[in-house]
Amino acid sequence: MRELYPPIEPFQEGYLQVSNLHTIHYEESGNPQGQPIIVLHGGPGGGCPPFYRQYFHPKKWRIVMFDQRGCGQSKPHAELRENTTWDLVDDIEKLRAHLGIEKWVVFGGSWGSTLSLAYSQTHPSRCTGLILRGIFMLRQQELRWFYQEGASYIFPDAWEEYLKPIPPAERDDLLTAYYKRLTSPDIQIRLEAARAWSVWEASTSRLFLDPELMLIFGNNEFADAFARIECHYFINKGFLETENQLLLNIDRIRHIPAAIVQGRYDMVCPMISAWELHRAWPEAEFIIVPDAGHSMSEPGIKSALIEKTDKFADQPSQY
Ligand code: STX
Repeated sequence: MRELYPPIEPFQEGYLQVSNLHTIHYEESGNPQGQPIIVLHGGPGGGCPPFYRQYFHPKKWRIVMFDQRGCGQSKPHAELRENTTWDLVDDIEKLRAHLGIEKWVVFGGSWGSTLSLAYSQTHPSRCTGLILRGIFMLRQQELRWFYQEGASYIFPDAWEEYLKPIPPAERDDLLTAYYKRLTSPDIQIRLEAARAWSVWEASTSRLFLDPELMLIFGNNEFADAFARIECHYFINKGFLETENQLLLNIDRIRHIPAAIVQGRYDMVCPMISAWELHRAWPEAEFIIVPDAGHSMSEPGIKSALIEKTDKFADQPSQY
């Protein structure tokens, strides 16, 4: 089993203004002369914690990470205006140009896999490889499974807590009921909903509950951005043109070397989506981790991801 590389500090960090409203925080770590890789975090609204650097050989990679609009150290915090999938795709291009990088490998899990697909299908010539995990394509069945009915059957105890902020009369449509509260002018209503929404995801992300993860996800500041931004994207169907857009446009990226890593017991992004992506894109290497849930910190997922980043580091970056 592969373990994380030792912790490292960024060699550069800064802010990039990407619109009148939004400024994103980015950082670079590893080797300034290494092969560039861009890390796309989950949620949306999750931000990039420092340990994400440790998935990459620090002598081989030039590791670029940034916090997507409204989360992490980006400003303004938890802002929903001017915050869509296509704004984020444009931000990735702005950051790439700002750093003087011609092409890079794209690394993303969960919502990060959604954004990786949207970005690479829009700018395929900028991508030398794709490493995707916990596949999420933001289709109605996926949202329904996690936020309305499905995962609730496996985690009825955690589900009770998720239901608490919503009165029984509104439980037929939990996404809408949550959106109303997460955008409420009453800060107490907003934060109560945000914590419950966020803790639901923390409770279901791993095979074994991690109390530390529950604390991070239950923190007001983290939860406010995470829950508001996720719900905003989901209410808006990911700002995609059609339900299956990311599957239907696979031809645009089929030629790019890729690996898909999926936990068999992923309750947040169940394996059916990874399987459908694999069927649509058989050229991409497909790795099922038999004893893992959703989180990139699950031992088998972590190991598979590091194996893949090592493998991609040893491939020539030009195609
Ligand atoms: N959202 C899944 C997702 O992208 C439905 C995700 N889940 N947890 C995360 O992201 C973080 C660990 C990045 C917060």
